[in-house]
Amino acid sequence: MLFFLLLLLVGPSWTQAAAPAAVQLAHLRCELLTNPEGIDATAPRLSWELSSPARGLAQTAYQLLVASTPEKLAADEGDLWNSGKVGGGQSGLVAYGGAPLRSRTRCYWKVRTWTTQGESGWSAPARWSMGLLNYLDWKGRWIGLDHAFAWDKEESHARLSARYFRKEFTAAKVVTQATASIIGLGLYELYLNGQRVGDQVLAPGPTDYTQGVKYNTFDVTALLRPGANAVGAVLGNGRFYAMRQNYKPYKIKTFGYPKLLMQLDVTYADGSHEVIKTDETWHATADGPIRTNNEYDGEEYDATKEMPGWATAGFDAKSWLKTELVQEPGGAYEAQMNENMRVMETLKPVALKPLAGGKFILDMGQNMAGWLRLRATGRRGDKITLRFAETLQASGELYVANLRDARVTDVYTLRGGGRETWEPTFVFHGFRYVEISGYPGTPTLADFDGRVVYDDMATTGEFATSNATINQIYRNAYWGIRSNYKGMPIDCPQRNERQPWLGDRTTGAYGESFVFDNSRLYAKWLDDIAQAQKADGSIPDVAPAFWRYYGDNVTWPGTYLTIADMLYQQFGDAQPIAKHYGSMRRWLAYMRANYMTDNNIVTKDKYGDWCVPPESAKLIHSQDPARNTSGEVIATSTYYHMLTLMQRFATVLGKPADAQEYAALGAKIKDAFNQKFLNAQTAQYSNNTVTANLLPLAYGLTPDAERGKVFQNITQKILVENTGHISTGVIGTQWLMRGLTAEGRPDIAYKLATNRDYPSWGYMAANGATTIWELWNGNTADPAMNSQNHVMLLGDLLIWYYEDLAGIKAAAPGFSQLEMKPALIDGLTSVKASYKSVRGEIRSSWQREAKRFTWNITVPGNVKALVYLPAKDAKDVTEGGKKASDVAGVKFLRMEGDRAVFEIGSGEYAFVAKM
Ligand code: RAM
Repeated sequence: MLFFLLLLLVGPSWTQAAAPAAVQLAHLRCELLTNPEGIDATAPRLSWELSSPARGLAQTAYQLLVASTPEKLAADEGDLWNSGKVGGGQSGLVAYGGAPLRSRTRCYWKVRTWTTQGESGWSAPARWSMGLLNYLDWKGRWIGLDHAFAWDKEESHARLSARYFRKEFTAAKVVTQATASIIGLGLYELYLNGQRVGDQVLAPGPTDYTQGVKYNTFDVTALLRPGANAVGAVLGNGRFYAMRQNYKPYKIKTFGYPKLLMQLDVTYADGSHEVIKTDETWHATADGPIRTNNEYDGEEYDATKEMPGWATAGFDAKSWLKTELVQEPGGAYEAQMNENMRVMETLKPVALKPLAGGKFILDMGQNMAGWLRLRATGRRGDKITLRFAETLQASGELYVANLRDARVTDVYTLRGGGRETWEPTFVFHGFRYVEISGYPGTPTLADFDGRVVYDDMATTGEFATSNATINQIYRNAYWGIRSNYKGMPIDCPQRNERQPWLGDRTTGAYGESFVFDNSRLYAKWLDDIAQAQKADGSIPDVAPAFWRYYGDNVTWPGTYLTIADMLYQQFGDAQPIAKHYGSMRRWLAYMRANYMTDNNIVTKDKYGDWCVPPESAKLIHSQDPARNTSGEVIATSTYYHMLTLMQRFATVLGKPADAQEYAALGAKIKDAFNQKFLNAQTAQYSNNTVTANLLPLAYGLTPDAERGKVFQNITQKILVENTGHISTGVIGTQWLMRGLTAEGRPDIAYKLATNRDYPSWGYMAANGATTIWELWNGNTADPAMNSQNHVMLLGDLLIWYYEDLAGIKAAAPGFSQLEMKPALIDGLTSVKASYKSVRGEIRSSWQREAKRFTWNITVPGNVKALVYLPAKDAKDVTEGGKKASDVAGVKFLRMEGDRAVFEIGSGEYAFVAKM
């Protein structure tokens, strides 16, 4: 079959348009994947994927057409843009270059490509529409109810009821197009004629609302009807009206009462337009069923207060108030380009146990973030109370000490008269267990569902090995990451914190990018960070800065740079680098001016190697100087690494003078660092912790002649002093697995990865963890800071899984080139992984027997890969049963130590190597 296709491909008819197109164009997409409505980039970027059953498919040119109507596009008329035939292999993030795009313009587009296997023909059409680009495109006024009501409480455990807004209008003519644009702060639900608009939850994405707000856009044409219509919106508090009012105002930001700006742009069949918009004619109430909604404390819903039909025409709103016109929030109105949250999975609970006092404990079998949906039958006014926790006490009761003062309690009051189903609207919880009290009758497992809530992004990676501990840790990491994507990456989903701490993601974001398509989330987060930067250049440790933590250390704010670098490498996107370069430059200059000595040592650090395994089981932070790494070592080496990143960025942006400036400063720091911290006799850095020796190795600070000896100190420390265990915290762990592997000891990395005793990721799993803990000793430490669902201690573990175990590593930005070089480790006999890169799916599945290495590989279209097979000689390698170097499309390049290196293009390959 394959042979037949190959013949067909080289046949003369192939380039004719009439020939069956074996070059497929898939996953055509515009900048925003999940919702093509309402883009505000004036040059949106277009991407596509190529595939073909044949090998070695590479693009040589493309042509893009963008039209203002589907008909024009079908007639191959790119009235907005015809790129013409553009040579080259770029298949992603091609910036629109046509006629200027105005607000609400609908754009229809397609692409065709020329490839090494002929022409693809035109792709299926795709579409996007422009949002409201100008401030004055927003015709409405900001509305709200700018005060608390008798049933609200404005204190440290704030209670504020949801606010409901409604407006009726008449569609006098036939509607051909209707678009809703909404900024509902803190959180909104939008209804048209009683129907929910979209399936997003907890929208829009959180920002510092004094700096910028996100709008969402929906095509609602199908929801309008001729004649009387009604639009309704509910506002919840989210981060806007903060959870703790009048409490630590110096630290916790609040923004006032919820507020709404929305408009409905309607186009009629006769070509006329109408805008339905928020203004003083709307009505409002805060006396609906959602009595309070507080992300930390929970939601209370009283179904006896429901207002049936409130979002449909004809509802009697006599008791409703006139809405108030209120102040607008600060900053720009930005189209939300990152995904909204959604219910991404529904989990069935695994156990339900009675407790004294008519209470029950429900076990989801998995630590998760989201909420519980319940079904019940009871009397009007019966109250069901749900409390959430990650673990249980020995008594079987919830363990809530580690939630600090978050009350995490949802209350549902039944309306009575039949089976009722309820789930909250404006909160989420981090939990595995739920305490249920007041349930009418006896609950059963079938009465509950766990609703897993996070950003609506695709899972891009799969990973399994022959080692069960690694597989369990991978699963725990997967659950931890999805728990903590909440329109921003937060540290934890359960206690009274849930803050977007930068340092938790410095390297984590890169590892996560294999598992989830997090490109839009992190691009948005860089904007949050930029908005949080102070005029002098200072960058906080938390952004958006809901908590005001400006600490001027290097490690947490440095995440601004590492994530821009990640987006470039993993997704091929240089735009964040270009956009943020100036702010990064200002931050580095600010840090240098304020915290660098004349001898080029950076003195300011705040968190050290956060959360190293401490000397006693109860401790959160080690007090032992031998376990902790000097702040100056961490700050200076990290600053040096930042300069390396800036050199790369300056080069990408074509700023050679900047690159030189950073290189020159880097050279000075390197000398100063080694002079001050490297012991010439022992080749130990500072106090010889793994982190102190590892950072200079990883960052390229160590003189070549000393590298071997410095590394010796690391292996000695791990294998002998720590008897094969990890001793690093958040900082050191970011380089540990890759560092050990790059220096030739993947076996030590494997030991750390598969340990099941303390301290290790496996220890967490062995002690019941279904996510990753904040602390290595998370089962014994003081509850004051002991989340069971943090991702920061993952360090570079996921990168190591994919790059070093599976051999899926980008050798050029955006995976246009791949390096496939799996580490060979005794005891690890197989790895099976896949990763949906921006160019298509990469697969790597290998098995190792005593003298044989079997490796199945899939390389997507338009990608070249270097594959490193373990063999003494190229002739010991076969592909598809034939000597590999004789197979067309498989090119032997060279021997590198114990590896035979081949180059391959796209396609599926079955290699076998005699070792
Ligand atoms: C705690 C958490 C968080 C970390 C900060 C420094 O609040 O552990 O994840 O980044 O401290």
